[in-house]
Amino acid sequence: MAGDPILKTENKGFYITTPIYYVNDVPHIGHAYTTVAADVLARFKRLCGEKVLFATGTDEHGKKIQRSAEQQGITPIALADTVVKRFKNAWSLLDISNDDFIRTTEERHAKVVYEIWQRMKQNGDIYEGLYEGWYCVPDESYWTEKELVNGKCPVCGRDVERVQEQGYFFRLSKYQQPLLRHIESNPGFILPVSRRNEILSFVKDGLKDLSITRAGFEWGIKVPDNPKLVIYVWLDALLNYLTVAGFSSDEGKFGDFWPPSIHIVGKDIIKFHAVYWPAFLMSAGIALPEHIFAHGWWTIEDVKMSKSLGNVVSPESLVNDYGADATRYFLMREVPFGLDGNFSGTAMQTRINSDLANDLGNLLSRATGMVVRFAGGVLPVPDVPDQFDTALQQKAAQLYDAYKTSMNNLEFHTALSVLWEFIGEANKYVDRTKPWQDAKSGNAVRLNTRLYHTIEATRIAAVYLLPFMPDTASKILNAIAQDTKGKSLEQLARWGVAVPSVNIAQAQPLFEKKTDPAKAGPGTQGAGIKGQEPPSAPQPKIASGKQAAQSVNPSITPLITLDQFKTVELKVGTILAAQRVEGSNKLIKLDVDIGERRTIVAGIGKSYKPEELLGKRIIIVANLQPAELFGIQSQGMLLAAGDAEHLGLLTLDRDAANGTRIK
Ligand code: ME8
Repeated sequence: MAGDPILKTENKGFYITTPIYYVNDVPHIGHAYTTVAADVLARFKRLCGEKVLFATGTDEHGKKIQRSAEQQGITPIALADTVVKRFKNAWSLLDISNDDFIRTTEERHAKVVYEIWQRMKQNGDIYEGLYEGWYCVPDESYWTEKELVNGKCPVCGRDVERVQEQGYFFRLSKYQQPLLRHIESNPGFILPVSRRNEILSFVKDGLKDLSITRAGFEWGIKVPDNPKLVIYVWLDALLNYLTVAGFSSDEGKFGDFWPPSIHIVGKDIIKFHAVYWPAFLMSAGIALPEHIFAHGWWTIEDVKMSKSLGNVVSPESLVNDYGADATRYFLMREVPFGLDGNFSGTAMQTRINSDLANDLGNLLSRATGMVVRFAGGVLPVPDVPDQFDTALQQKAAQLYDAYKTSMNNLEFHTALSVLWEFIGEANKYVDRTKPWQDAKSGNAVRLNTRLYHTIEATRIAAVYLLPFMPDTASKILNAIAQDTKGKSLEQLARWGVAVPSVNIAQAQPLFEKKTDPAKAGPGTQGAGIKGQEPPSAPQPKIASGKQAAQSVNPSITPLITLDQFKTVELKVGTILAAQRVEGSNKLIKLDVDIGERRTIVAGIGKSYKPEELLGKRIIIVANLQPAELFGIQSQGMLLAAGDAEHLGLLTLDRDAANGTRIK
C-alpha cells in the first residue's frame, strides 16, 4: 500500500481498546472477533518494542441489563458477576493478552464519570429538559418518530418504547462544526473510509442535543445532585476508556497513553464512538482518540446470528472444536478487516487442513525431520549461500516490509497472506534443493546450508506468527530450540538469527487434519441453552437461507402434536429455473412450480450446480413467512438433508402433481 501506514510509531504508548461488552448475554464469536483483532494488534506492537495498554471489559449498567436480570430473577450485579466470569474465561481460552479488564460497576469508574459530568456541566454543555421520543432498550439508543422504520428500531428492527421524562441533555449540537472540522482534517480518524463517509453525512445532517439521563429505574450511575436519575448508559460506558488510562487517578499512566491510539469496534456502534464520544471529550477539554476502526459483521453459515435461531457460536465451543490458535487464525485470515464475514465449519476445516496442517505443519515437520535424519539432530552451521539460499533470504527480507505495513494498516488478512506466501516459498525451497540428495552424495557443505536455511525460514515464519497464533509460534520456536527473548520484531526478522549447534528433535504435528463432517458445522449454542454442544452427527435440515440454522440439537427439540405438524404446509414442486445468487457461494435462487410459481432462495450451492437442479421434483414448505436473502424475497424453503457440501434434496419416488400437499 502506498503512503504512510495508518498506525505510526509515536513517542507515546500504544493504547488499544475493544468495546466493553454488555453483560445481558454471554460471549459469542462477534465479541471474540473484535477482541482477537485487538489482541493481535497489541501483541504486534509489543513485538515491535512499543509500550502497550490493551483493555477490554464489560458494560454493566442500564435498562437492558436490569431487565435481563429481572427476567432471570437475580440482581443485576449477580448477573454481571456471572457473565463477567464467562467473558474472562473466554478471553483466557483465546489467549487474549489484555492489560486491563474494566467493569463499569467498579468504583474507579464512577469517579471518572462524576468528574467528566462536572466538567461538561461547567462548560455549559449540560442543561435540564423534557425528553419525549422513543427508546430502543436492546441498543440503549434514542430515536425520533421520524427515524423509526415501520415503528421499530431502525438499527435492530426490534420494538421501541415511548419515553417522556424530565432529565438532562448534552449540547451535542454545539459540537457539530468542531466535529466536522476534526473529521475532515483527520482522514484517519474514522476508518475504514466507508464508515467515515457514513459519519460525515450523519454529522452534516445536523446533530440534535442528546438526552444523557434516564428515569424510572435504578441500575446505573446516579446523576450528581439528582439521584432519582441515572446517567445514560452510553455516556457511562464510553468513559471507560478514560478510566482505564488512569484519568484523574494516575497522571503518569495517563500521560503515557492518552489519547487512545485506536478504538476497535463493530460497525453497529460507530455512531456512539465517532460522534458522541469525541463530542463528550471536546466538552471535557480532553484530546480525541487517534483512530476509530469499525469492522464488519459476522454471519453464521450465511445466516444472521441470533438466540432465537439457536445459531450463536460461542468462543468456548470454537476453542473446544478447533483450538484457540486455529480460531484466531481463521478469524483474522478469512475476511479483510472492515468487511462482513461468514463463519462456516467447512471453511474453518479447509483453513486448518490446508494452511495449518499442510503448509505450516509440513514446513516444521520436514525442517526438524531433516536435521534429525541428516545431521544427527544438531542444527549445522551454514556455509556460503548459493542462489537458492540467497533467493530465500531475499523473500524473508521482503516479507518484513510487506507484513509490517499490512499490520500497521490493519490489513491482517494481507499480513497472513504474505506470510503464507513465504511459508510456501520455504516449502518450495526444500522441494527444489532436495537436501536428501546432498545427504546421499555426501555434500556436507551444501547440506548444512540447506538444513540451516530451512530451519531459519521456519523460525522467521514463527516470529511473524507470534501476534496471531502465540501458542503455535512458541511451539515452533521450542521445537527448533530458538527463542525471542528481549528482541524486537526488527531484530528477530533478520536472516541468520537462528543459533546453530542446538539439539533438535522431530517435531510433533502442529495441527491434526479435520475430516469429521460433524465438526464441519459451527459449535452453536442451543436456543436458550447456554454452552450446549452441537449435534454430533449431521441432522436433517431445511436448506433455505435464514432457516438453515434452525437444525437444532434433537435433545432440545420439544415433541409436537399431529395438529401442530399439520400447520406446516409441505407441497410437491418442480424446479423450473436455477441460478447462483451473486455474492454468495452457497445460495441458489430457484423458480419452483407448486401449482403456482414461487421464488425460493436455498443454501444448496455447495452441493448442487444450478444446471443439475432443473426439472427436479422437490418438497417445499409452502406456508413459511417470506424472508429476504441478498435482496431476494424467498417464498418458502425446500427440504434437504446432510452437511453443507453433501446435501441431498428430498424428493418423491412416485409421481404426484405440482402443488400436491404432503400428508
Ligand atoms: O454494544 N459480528 O456491547 P455489545 C462482528 N456495550 N462483531 C460483533 C457481532 C457480529 N455478529 N456481534 C457483536 C455494546 N459484535 C456496548 C459497547 S463500548 C463503550 C459499549 C462485537 O455486547 C462488535 O465489536 O452489544 C460490536 O461492536 C460489539 O460486539 C457489541 O457488543
